[in-house]
Amino acid sequence: MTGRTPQRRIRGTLVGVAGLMILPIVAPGPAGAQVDPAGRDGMIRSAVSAAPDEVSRSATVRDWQGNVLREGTNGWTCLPDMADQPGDSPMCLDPVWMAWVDAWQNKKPFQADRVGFGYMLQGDFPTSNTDPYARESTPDNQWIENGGPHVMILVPDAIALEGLPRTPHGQGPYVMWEGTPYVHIMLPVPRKP
Ligand SMILES: [Cu+2]
Repeated sequence: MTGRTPQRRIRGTLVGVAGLMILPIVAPGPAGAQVDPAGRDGMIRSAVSAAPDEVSRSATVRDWQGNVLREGTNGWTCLPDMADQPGDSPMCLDPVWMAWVDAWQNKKPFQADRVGFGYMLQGDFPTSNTDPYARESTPDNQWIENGGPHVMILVPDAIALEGLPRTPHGQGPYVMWEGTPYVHIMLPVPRKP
């Protein structure tokens, strides 16, 4: 996810974070232009469930096509669960993470210019801990079928990753996608009620 402002427009192809789903993304038009109101309310409820109220309450909410469902004021962007992915995986992301998403989805270089935070307090979609684009379990890709709620942390300098486990071991933070531009820290936390 390279622009650093919440107003930045996402262009190119947006795929599900696990890389399983490829959706065309349009530059956001008038707020919620092609979104029916019932669907919009459900997506907003899903999206804001990804972060603590103090974060999600004033966040911008977008759907996965880039439409703004609700304008926000605090620089955070919340995205709803991806309907055709298993699991419940809405997310609320800061501008560093939004730039990361764009890079990851479009297989572009990425370098965090500061610490970035993302909340996924409902859970995760199935993914590999070693391969950002894996679509299924292999003997050595540390497949995570039922990822739990977590906070995601991007760091500008890999030295900050020193000493952290490289595997999801069920006992605290670990590093995901090491050796790729998309490396980040996963911090398991309780589910948001
Ligand atoms: Cu995540």
